[in-house]
Amino acid sequence: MYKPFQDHLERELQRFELQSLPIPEGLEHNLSERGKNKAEIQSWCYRSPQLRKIRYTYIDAGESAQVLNCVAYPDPHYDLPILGIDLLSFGKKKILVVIDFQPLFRDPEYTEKYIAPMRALRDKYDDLAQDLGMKFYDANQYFSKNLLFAKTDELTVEHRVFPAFKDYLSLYWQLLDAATPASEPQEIQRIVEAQKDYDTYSAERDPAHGLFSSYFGAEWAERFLYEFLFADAVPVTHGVTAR
Ligand code: BLA
Repeated sequence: MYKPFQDHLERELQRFELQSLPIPEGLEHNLSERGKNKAEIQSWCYRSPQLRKIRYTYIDAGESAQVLNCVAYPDPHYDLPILGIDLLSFGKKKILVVIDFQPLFRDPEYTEKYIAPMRALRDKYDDLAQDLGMKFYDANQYFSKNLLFAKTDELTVEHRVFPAFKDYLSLYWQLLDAATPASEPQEIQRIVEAQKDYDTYSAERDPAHGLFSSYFGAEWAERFLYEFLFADAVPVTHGVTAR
């Protein structure tokens, strides 16, 4: 269902000088026969001069689940928000789409610089900017006011979410191209820490943990979260001794 999105993303990424980043052993691909439908999960991970990491994952469990999840972390010379995309479909009744530039900082100057430019797109896709309320995450932590967040249907995914996805991506590349790199070591360090905090927060809250465990087992799920998806998370309650 989201394959055309992945194809578009891959075409777009050709504009960067990509280098593959290694995915830890056993996490790049997995298959499950536990559910009603077979499930396949596959991930890709790259870096470029402007992006220290861009990763995406596709879950194909036929009718049961189709997911495209993508996160791009700018090089820490850039304080740009993290590009976050989560497109989910669990059968026809539950289709959820989230696209955002996830802010690392929340001061007014930052918001004006990076979140205000999304406003025109958020308004263009007003039907996809639904006030749904979040169960897992705090909407005020790493989400912007201009995110697209919608419960929708297959036709809308094709006719509205796809163009929205293309528009948000191209705006993100524009902001990235226009960004001036930080030069002060303290400023770069502040960005490094903020990206790390994002991973720590995201790993702890990730609503997909149960999904990964049910298909691929708890141990694989834990490794996937902490060694791949949010590899820079500082695992406070995680590890061999804790839990
Ligand atoms: C919700 N994301 C979800 C849910 C799942 C995933 C299963 C819960 C759906 C539900 O039952 O309501 C799935 N999350 C994944 C998968 C991965 C993942 C498969 O990280 C990894 C492969 N989520 C993100 C990113 C954003 C994001 C980058 O990973 C940012 C745009 C958003 N996902 C997001 C939001 C929700 C969600 C806002 C709703 C959560 C809530 O209600 O609090």
